[in-house]
Order: sequence, then C-alpha cells, then structure tokens
Amino acid sequence: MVPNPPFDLEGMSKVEAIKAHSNQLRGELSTELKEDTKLFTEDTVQVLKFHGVYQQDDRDLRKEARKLGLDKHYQMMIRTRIPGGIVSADAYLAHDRVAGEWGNGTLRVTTRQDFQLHGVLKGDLKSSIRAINETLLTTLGGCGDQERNIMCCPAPVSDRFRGEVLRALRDLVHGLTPTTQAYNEIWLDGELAASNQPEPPVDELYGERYLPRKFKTAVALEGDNCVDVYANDLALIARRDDEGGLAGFDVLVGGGLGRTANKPDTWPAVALPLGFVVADRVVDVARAVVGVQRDYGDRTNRRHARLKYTVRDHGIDWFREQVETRTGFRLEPTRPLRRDPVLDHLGWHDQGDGSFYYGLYVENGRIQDSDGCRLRSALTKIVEELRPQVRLTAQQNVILANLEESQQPRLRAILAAHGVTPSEQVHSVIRNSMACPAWPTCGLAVAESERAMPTLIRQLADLVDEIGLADEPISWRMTGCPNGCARPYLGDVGFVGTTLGKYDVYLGGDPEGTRLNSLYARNVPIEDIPQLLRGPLSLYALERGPGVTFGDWVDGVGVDELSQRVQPVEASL
Ligand code: SRM
Ligand code: SF4
Repeated sequence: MVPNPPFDLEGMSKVEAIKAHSNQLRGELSTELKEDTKLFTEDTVQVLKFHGVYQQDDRDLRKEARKLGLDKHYQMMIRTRIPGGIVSADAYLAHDRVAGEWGNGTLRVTTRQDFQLHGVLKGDLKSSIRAINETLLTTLGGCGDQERNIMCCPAPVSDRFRGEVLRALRDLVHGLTPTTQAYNEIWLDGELAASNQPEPPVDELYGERYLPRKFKTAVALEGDNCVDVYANDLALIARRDDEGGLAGFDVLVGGGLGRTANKPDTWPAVALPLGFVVADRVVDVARAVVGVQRDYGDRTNRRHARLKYTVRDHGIDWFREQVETRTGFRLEPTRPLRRDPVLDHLGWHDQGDGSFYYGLYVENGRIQDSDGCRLRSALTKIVEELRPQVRLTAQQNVILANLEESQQPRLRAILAAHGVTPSEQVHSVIRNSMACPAWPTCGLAVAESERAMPTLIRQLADLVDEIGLADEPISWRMTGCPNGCARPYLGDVGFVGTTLGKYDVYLGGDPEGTRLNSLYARNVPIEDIPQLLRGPLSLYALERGPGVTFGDWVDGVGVDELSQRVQPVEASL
C-alpha cells in the first residue's frame, strides 16, 4: 500500500481540519454526550456522522418555535449500516423497540439497504446505539467521509454463486471498515473513553483525515442489478464461472448522483469500466481504489470531492494505472457488460433450499402504523411469531426470508388482519416508485418528497390505467432536492424538487439503471405533473415497439423532440 502523502491543511475545506484533529473520530463526542444539552456543537456534528448519526431538527415545528422565541426541535437520526441488507429477527425487533421507545415510532428502510431511526433525542442516543449493537449491528460507517454501507442483492437464494458473493461481501466490509476503537469506547464502554487513552495507531487505509467525501460501494450479481450498481463510487458486478461458482468481479468506478442546483460543474454520473478481478483479489482492488481517492480526491471543495470527479479529472487510464501500481497486479479487461434487469424481489419465491421468502412492499420505505394500514405492528408480529431473517432491498422494501411453506397462510393472515396490502396487489406504478424522506427531517430538502409522492403516484397510476400501460414496468422516483437520494436520475421518470410544490421532471432512464435520464421540464407544479406526462405516455402507448420500455422509447425519441411532438397529440386526445 502506498503511504499517505504528507499534507497540510492550508486551503482545505473546514471538515478536513475537524477530521485531522478528531483523534481517530473521537473529537469531543464523549464529553458532549455527557452534557445536559439538546444539541452537539458544529465540529462534533461532523464527527458524529462517522458514527452513523445526523443531528437534525423537526422542520414542521420551526416556524412555531421561532414565533414563540424557542429553540429548534433538535433530534438525531441514527443510520445502521447493514451490508447486503441482512438483519436477524432479533436485530429487527431491537430497531423496532428503539423506534418505539426513543424514536418517532417509525423505521425507515433506505435506498442503500439500511435502517434509519428518526427523532431520537440527544439524551437517548447512547441507549439507542447500545441496543442496536447488542444485536451485532453497527452504526459506524452509516455516514461520514468513509466507506458507507456496502450494498448487495438481498434475495436469499441458496446456491454456490450467492454463497461465494456473500463471503466476498464480508471480506469487503472487513477490508474497508475504519480500524478506530473510538466507536467501541464512546458507545459501548464510556468509562474507557473518558480515561485518557494513548493515541491510537493511524488507520492504514484512511490515514488521519479519512476520505475527501463519502464513498459508496455496491455489489450487483450478473442478471440482477437490483442495487443500482452504476450509481456507486465503486461498482462491482459478480460474474459466474463455468461451474456455477463466483469467477470474479467487473470493477467500475466513479458513479454518483449528487448535484447542486444552478452549479453546472456538479453532475450525476454512472460508473465507468475499470477492469475485471478474480474474487480472491477483490479486496486488494477495493482498498487500492479507496487509496487513490484518499490521496488524489479534492479536499479543497466538497462539491468536487467525490470519486466521480477524480476519475474524470485524471482520466480512467490514469486511474487504472494508479490502482495497478498499488495492488502490484494488472486488471483483466472487463467482460462485455450486459443490461441486467433491476428485480424487486417482491412476492413469494422459492429459495432453492426448501424454504421460501416473501418480498413485502413498503411504501417509500416507511414502516409505520397509520389509519387502516398497521404495517409496523404487522411486521413486529410476523418477526416475533415466525422468526424470519429480514432483508432490506435497495428499493426500500423488506424481504422475509427462511419461511416454511406451512407458514405462508399465517403470514398472509397477519398482513390481512393489519390492513397491509400484499405486494402482489400493489399497483405496478406504486410498486415501482421510490421517494426520499425530505420534510420534515432532512435539513437539505427544498420540496416535499415522501409525503408528496403517495398522492401523486396514485394520480399517475390512474393515468397509466386510463392509457392502458398498467403492465409496463415504468420506474418513478422522487427527491426533495437535487442530491439524488432516491436515485431519480436513473429512473424512467424522475421528479427532483426545486422549491416547495415544484419539481424538475426527468425522463428516459433505462430499466437496468445504466443510463442517466434527461431533463424534460423545469419547475413543474406538482398538481400539473399528471397532465404534463399524459402526452409522453400516450405517444408511447401509440408508438412503442414490442418490449421497448418507456425510458428507452423516450431516449430514442429525445426529450427535445418529444416535447415538440406531444402538443399535437394532446390536442387530438
Ligand atoms: Fe442521501 C444527504 C437520505 C441515499 C446522495 N441523504 C442525505 C441526508 C443525510 C441529508 C443531510 O446530509 O443532512 C439525508 C437524510 C434525510 C433524512 O432525514 O433521513 C439523506 N440518502 C438518504 C436516504 C435515507 C434516502 C432514502 O430514501 O432512503 C438514503 C440513505 C442511504 C444509506 O442507507 O446510506 C440516501 N443519498 C443516497 C443516494 C442513493 C445511493 O447511494 O444509492 C444518493 C445518490 C448517490 C450518491 O451518493 O451520489 C445520495 N445524500 C446524497 C447527497 C449528495 C452527495 C453528492 O455527492 O453530492 C447528499 C448531500 C451531501 O452529501 O452533501 C445526501
Ligand atoms: Fe434530503 Fe435531498 Fe436526499 Fe431527499 S434527496 S433526503 S431532500 S438530501
């Protein structure tokens, strides 16, 4: 491994100094945790992220608080890092308990297969994190400038290939997790943290300043890109060998979707092919990729600090050379990339080992009890009674795994008794939709998302029925700002919030998630979106060839030509 180059902090972004002086992610966290205050200081908020916690406030209550001269309603969001989305029954129940006892009574399945618990007060943070850790999961690496949760197809299919992929996933998690003891000291053994610990050894991979920015890795399986692998800094596509085992991985680098409004030098991008590596050496390659980003990523400007900019600024050939110098071996050329479908794994499936799994649709990832649909209670009962393993999908849904065939009627009965619609009966438009949290917890939201999508998506389902497209697998994704958390730039249709009540509308992603969509209309009031899309969807219904998806059709026509052509069609309808 090439050592860290010497650095000084001159001209670096503020977060660089905080990381450098954090003593391997300790900072003042331990001291501030003990203080009887409602919030952490600004510097500690940055350190806290590495431990999987965001300081937020309830934005619904801001105005009222301001009027009354009160502070904001500060609260924490805890994100548990769950590689491949695999959660034991006990870990599920622990999250449910924390949500009920200290959080806002809901669990949220994220687009990266994690759980988020919102609304935890500072004073309850330590108890919440300890409860999560007792079930062998960690929040370390949920957020921060380091490797985030490593995604992997969660379908619990029992075969040699998947078994070997899961082993590689475990090795990747081990090889890319920071080595600091700060997390254990602060959250699991407070007394140790308070006693003056000697300086820990520097993390060999991350150095003193960790990475310039967040870093995301996903593992897709050939034939199933359910993790949206091309959106990642490091994208690994597992390939089969002739005997049905794992041959190795195609390695792609420099995907990422974040952009900033009115800053054209920030943009979403899909990952570019780097090479192929056999399974035994994938951790070496992953650590080398992280190492190049650590040493060459932009630490002066956080808007230009993701790997996608490093790769494009220096060129993919330079990047490959850097990786090969660090690993000491050459990458093979990538295998021809296929367009692998994005499967949602919903409904009943045979695992291939005598057991079954059920993929349960969760609207926008929010597990909660609401009028008529008591999803949280239903899941608690199912997990307590049937003890399935739980797996979280990248489309914000839940898989209940390792069920006996004889347990199927009971699972159906519990869902029915709690008013939960079985996945098979969810309209295809709703089933293929995702929305990020946005209001009231996300401090970066400029528009509603999770709370706006349910009404809009039902209007779109009616429209699609009317036009006769209900059987087409069109994906619909909404975010409350341009950061791209529900991956709107990879959907057939993307809605990106621009201000309260308005969205940029993007069209033309492919169903396999390999192509970015294009901006079709700016700043559209939400109530006008169904009418805006009536024209393109109607034209598609008239003109589509067999097997041509909506996104591919739009891409073929082009958004500019499409907007000119829909007006006459609208007039004739
Ligand atoms: Fe995200 C920031 C929620 C997946 C790009 N994201 C945030 C924060 C933490 C807001 C903040 O920084 O204060 C949001 C917390 C909201 C809340 O109240 O819960 C947030 N992001 C989410 C989640 C929960 C959305 C969801 O619907 O599930 C996802 C959590 C994933 C996880 O478990 O780790 C989530 N975020 C993503 C993705 C999708 C993905 O990774 O596949 C992206 C686009 C891919 C990418 O990273 O490029 C994404 N989030 C961002 C960005 C833009 C990053 C950039 O390079 O510009 C930000 C803002 C930032 O980092 O400055 C952000
Ligand atoms: Fe917040 Fe924007 Fe991400 Fe939505 S896309 S969760 S509004 S940062």
